[in-house]
Parts: sequence; C-alpha cells; structure tokens
Amino acid sequence: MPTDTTSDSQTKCGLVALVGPPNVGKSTLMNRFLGQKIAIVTPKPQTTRNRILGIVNGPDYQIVMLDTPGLHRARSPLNREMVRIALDSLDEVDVILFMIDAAFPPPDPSRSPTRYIAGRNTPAILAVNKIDTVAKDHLLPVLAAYEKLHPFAALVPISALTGDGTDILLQEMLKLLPPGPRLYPDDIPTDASERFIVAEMIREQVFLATREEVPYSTAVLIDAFQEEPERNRSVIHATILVEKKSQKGIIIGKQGKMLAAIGSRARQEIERLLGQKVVLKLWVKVEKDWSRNPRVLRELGVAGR
Ligand SMILES: Nc1nc2c(ncn2[C@@H]2O[C@H](COP(=O)(O)OP(=O)(O)OP(=O)(O)O)[C@@H](O)[C@H]2O)c(=O)[nH]1
Ligand SMILES: [Mg+2]
Repeated sequence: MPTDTTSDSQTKCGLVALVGPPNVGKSTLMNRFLGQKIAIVTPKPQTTRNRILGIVNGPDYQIVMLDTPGLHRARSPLNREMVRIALDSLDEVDVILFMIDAAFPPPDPSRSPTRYIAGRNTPAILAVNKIDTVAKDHLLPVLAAYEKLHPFAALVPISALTGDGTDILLQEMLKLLPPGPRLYPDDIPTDASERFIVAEMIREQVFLATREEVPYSTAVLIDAFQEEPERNRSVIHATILVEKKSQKGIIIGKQGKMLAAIGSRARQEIERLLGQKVVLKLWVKVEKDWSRNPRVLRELGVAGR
C-alpha cells in the first residue's frame, strides 16, 4: 500500500469509454459533463456515428471521455463501422461507463446489452439513465438484474437531462482512475475539429427535421470553411449527401423551405459554438450508396483509420 501522502494530492487522469445501446443518452451525458454541446443529440437512435472525445477537467482530475455510437445489431457497412468504433474504444480505456435506459425492462441474460463488454477486465460502471421517466419502484429490479449480469464496480441511477445522480457518477469514475498528469490542456473541451462539429450540427438538424429512412440516408461534408476575422464571421459551405433523388426532394422541401429551416437552425447552433456570425450555404447532392462507399466513409471519419 502506498504510504506516501503526496500521492493524495496528485491529479487523477484517465480515459473513460461511454458505451451502451443507441438512444440511451450517452451524448447528452458527455455534454453535461463538458458543460457545453460538443456531441449532437436527437430522439432518434444511431445519432452518433463517430468516436467523440470530450475532456472533463476538475481541480485535481481530468477525465478523457469517449462518446461512442450505440451498440446494436448492425447490418449495413456504415452501421458495422459504427459498432466497430464503439467496441474498439473499449480497448484503450481505464474505465467503461456502460449506459442503459432506466425504462428498459430487466433483460434476458442471453440478450443483455452487457454482452458487448462480457469477459473484459477493464472496470465498468453501470449508469442507469433517464430516471426522471420511471417510478422509483421500477428501478430496484433493474439494478438487481444488471448486478447479476456483469461485475460492475458501481451501479448509478442518473438523469443526464436533469443532472440528478451525475455527481455520484463522477465520484465513482474518479475512484477507478489512476493518478497521473493531465493528458490534454485543461482549457479545451475536445480534440474534434470545428469542421467536424459543424458538420455534425448540420446533420443534427437533418435528423430532427426528417423521418423514417431519410436521416439514415444522409451525411454532411464541409466543402469550405473560411474565416473572415475582419468581419468577425465565418463563411461555411456544406453538402448534405443523400442516397436517392426522392430524398433530395424531401430535404429541399417545397420551394426550398425545408432546407432553409435546416440551415437556419444549424447556423444558430454553429454561431453559438464559434462565438461569431456565420454564413451557412447548404447544398444537397445525390451520391448513390454513399453509406457503402469506403472513400466516403473514410471522409466522414467512420472507416479505415
Ligand atoms: N427524459 C430523459 N431523456 C433523456 C435523458 N438523457 C437523454 N435523453 C434524451 O434521449 C434522447 C437520446 O439522447 P442521446 O444523448 O442522443 O442518446 P445517445 O445514447 O447518444 O444516442 P446514440 O448516439 O443514437 O447512440 C434525446 O432525445 C435526449 O434528449 C434523461 O436523462 N432523461
Ligand atoms: Mg450519441
């Protein structure tokens, strides 16, 4: 046992992978810990497609959090890459933060979402999210079931939306993190580029504005990002890829109204991110089978690292 009392004053620092089924609130939780919106959030599953790194700083700790795509049974090449990204992130972390939705019924052991982390030695914490949506007596059987499914170091009921329980969750993560120096500067929230976050903010508005297969048939590429410091603004040109002509029509909408609404809402988010005025020009392009095209998936940072 360490007897050196100076170790108590050292910083704790490490990597935490935030994983779990789609739509449980992983990105919402990361944004809450960061105190700002870095990862996009929508009510639709499979919103996050990349690994998004968030740097959570405290006076004596730094948690490098990896938000990941939801774990699901993937069929298409894009979805397979998303699940691979989430599973790969497990290999590089000190702690696994596994999240489920409190409203999920206690799972059948053979189909438990925890099967994705079975057999791993990395310490894991279970975050049972969205407790604001369930009655308290629903929670106990859920916790009891998950306790049997995986040797979690802690099980913490939380609401990423209201912040309830997140302080306890933070303390549980810190217990499992090793002492060490900060891995990143303490004044940046992410290593993701502004270009990436801007593309995500446009995709978020496409997800919120469209239905059925349309959001899943879209991706966003930034064509140009010009800063004009003398006018304190940025001019951004982006293309929304779709797979079919009919989807292009849906996104543009009658007299271009849908695209104008997507652009206007995304521009407001981007202006908040960049802290300056933004001129946002959007195009929609049909790129048949882009979600199967390795070149496009690489450009989106989803495949072929
Ligand atoms: N009521 C409630 N809703 C929540 C909570 N946390 C997240 N949500 C909502 O759940 C939905 C999904 O949230 P996300 O953060 O995008 O979930 P995710 O796990 O990142 O989803 P994927 O990226 O698709 O895997 C959004 O509508 C959130 O507002 C919570 O604590 N309570
Ligand atoms: Mg997400």
